[in-house]
Amino acid sequence: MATGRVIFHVDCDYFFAQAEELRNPSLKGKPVVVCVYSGRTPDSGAVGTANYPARKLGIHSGMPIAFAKKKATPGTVFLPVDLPHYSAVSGKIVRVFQEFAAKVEKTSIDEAFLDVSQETNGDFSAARELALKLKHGIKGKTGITVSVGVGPNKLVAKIASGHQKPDGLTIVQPEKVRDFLSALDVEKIPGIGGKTSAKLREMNVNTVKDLASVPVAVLVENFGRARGAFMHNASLGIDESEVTSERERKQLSIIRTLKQDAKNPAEMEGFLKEISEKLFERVKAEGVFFRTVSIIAIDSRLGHFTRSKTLESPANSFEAIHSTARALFESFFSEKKGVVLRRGGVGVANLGEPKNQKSLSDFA
Ligand code: TTP
Ligand code: MG
Repeated sequence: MATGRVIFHVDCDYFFAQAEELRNPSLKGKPVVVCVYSGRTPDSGAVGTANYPARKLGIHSGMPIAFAKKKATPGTVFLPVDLPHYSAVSGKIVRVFQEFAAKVEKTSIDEAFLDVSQETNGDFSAARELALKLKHGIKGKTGITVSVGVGPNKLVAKIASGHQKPDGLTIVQPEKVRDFLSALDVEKIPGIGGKTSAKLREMNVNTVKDLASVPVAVLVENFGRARGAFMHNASLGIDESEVTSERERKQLSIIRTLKQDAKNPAEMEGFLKEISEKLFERVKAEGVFFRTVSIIAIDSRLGHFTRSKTLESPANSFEAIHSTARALFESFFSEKKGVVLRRGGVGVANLGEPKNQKSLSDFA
């Protein structure tokens, strides 16, 4: 039986301020405010983040520094932002993630998704054990506390990590997703911001449950096809997007305008050979192997289309780029009858360096 996915979302607690406490333990217990000074006047700029004692005083991310100073007690410590220090701490945390999951997608300086479907065998009790070990490992190796959300997809995991903070762990099993989401405010859905939620409130939609009861056609009518479909799926806790590591995301591509618009593969043969050669030069220069070849097609009405194919094994030849791209363009033309191509591109992704790896299976 195919088992479902298990995804972790990890978000470091009051990150910049916690990283400051880490190198200066005497700060612990005092209100700490990390400031992003703009330099115009001594106090102009915004609060980057505040630790929990400072949050108790009403100081929060994004607040003008002058305003935060009005709320501060005499013992409140204001520090300038020190990104190199936070990046170094962040790098250490990512190395711990990599001990726990083969697939790690860092989404910001203090957040990442981990796909632990294989490591847990799709089992949510194993996921609880693993999440506790991960929290323990991060605390032990870096000194930082994090909040973890566990769910069957990225959307649910991300909402769950914010559910209990700091040092939280929220697990949402697949059969609990609808219950977990239903009472939440629509703004808890990542991607639904102030503007969208204001419009939803006008439609009498406040909670995720309300959103789930709106017919998808109504959402599409009000927010457009892609956003309407996204909102509908999100309200049901559906999200198929993959956790992709940086190596998988990294790609090389070349895109150019054709000298003359092309209506069939034959009319772009010379062009395709040329851009494939250019891309091959870059592949050679980078010394990488690739697993995926993709094409980009932009038609005369400026519609963008991409198609890609994953190869059975890593390749690094001109032939692999050219023949795969040609096949992709051929099927694109037969699928989109009458299309007139103005610009075209070829890309490779899923990159790796087999010479530095133990086995090619490391690509999987
Ligand atoms: P967040 O994860 O949003 O916040 P946080 O880690 O400080 O607090 P929480 O415990 O609620 O997760 O952002 C991560 C870091 O990004 C934060 O420590 C500082 C920085 N940041 C800013 O500089 N400005 C901002 O407005 C926000 C929201 C964050
Ligand atoms: Mg955080």
